[in-house]
Amino acid sequence: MPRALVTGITGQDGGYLAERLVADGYEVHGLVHYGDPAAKAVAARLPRLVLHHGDLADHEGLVRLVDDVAPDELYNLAGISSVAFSWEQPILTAELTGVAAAVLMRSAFDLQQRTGRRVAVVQASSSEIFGQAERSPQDESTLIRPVSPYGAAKAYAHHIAGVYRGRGLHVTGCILFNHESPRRPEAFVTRKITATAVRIVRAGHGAIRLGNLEARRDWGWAPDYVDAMVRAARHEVADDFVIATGETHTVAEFAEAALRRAGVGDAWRDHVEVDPALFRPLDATAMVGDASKARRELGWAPTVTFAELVGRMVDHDRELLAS
Ligand code: GDR
Repeated sequence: MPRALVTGITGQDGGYLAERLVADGYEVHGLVHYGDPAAKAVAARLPRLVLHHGDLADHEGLVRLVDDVAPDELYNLAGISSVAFSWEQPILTAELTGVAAAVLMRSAFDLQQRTGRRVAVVQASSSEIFGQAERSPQDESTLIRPVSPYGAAKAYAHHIAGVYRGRGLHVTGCILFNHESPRRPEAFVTRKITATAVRIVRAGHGAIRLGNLEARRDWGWAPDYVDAMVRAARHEVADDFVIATGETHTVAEFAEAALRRAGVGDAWRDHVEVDPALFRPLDATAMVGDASKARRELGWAPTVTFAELVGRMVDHDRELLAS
């Protein structure tokens, strides 16, 4: 039975990935941070998972984990995932999102050297590495020029992945653009909007308080992005792949679509307020990805449109509120 190790298994992508790997017949191991309250829910949903409690800052522990599990596939999804939070904790972000990735890659490389078995590593890289992108759409050759502590940490991890690939490790950098689902926490703008929109409709009044309404993002469906990572791990050649829909919308457009779906119609404008405190010191303004390479080489394509994505998230939040 092939074995997979997933860091960040309690996150949005980690959960979808674990489900996929179990369905594929894998023995799935996950790294869980000590005291993570989400661990119980993940274990209950997938009783066959083997959860290992640890800390990304404990390098020795990470090395031991990789040695003990000896995975065929290692997916590094863990770290600080909120760009906004990375402004409050830039050093912690560098440590957990950047340095820990290097520790995992070195461990995977050493394991491969020792056993002679291929260890396929997928690094969950991010469109945030492009920052204020020099051109649109962004692809694998776009200049890496982050504008946030999160983007800088991801850029380091992305580069070290390239370094280990050069040494013969099968490590793929999946440059993931924004990808959403009902499992997104409200710290991210999409879920904040859909959850608040249905509460507004239920209450009959209220507003979604948002920061930068003009930021453009390329929003896809999270399980599609997990599928891309699995395809990348099993692809013959390791490389970098942009994973994106190629369609971009502003935060305001997302809010309009969600509020309309929730049922406020043309009055949607009355339910959006701008809060200057929610603006970031610097914010990538126009993200949109060109996933031609992933389409061509991995046979990957997004399956959910922007309208469907918004619809699924709003409908889920409406059901949640009604239950
Ligand atoms: P992002 O996602 O930073 O792109 O990172 P997020 O949903 O947090 O922000 C998207 C855009 O919306 C603007 N915005 C707000 N954002 C939040 N969170 N809350 C608000 O109230 C708000 N108002 C406006 C932001 O300024 C930004 O422009 C996500 C994460 O999943 C990363 O881990 C991942 O790597 C990238 O996507 C690709």
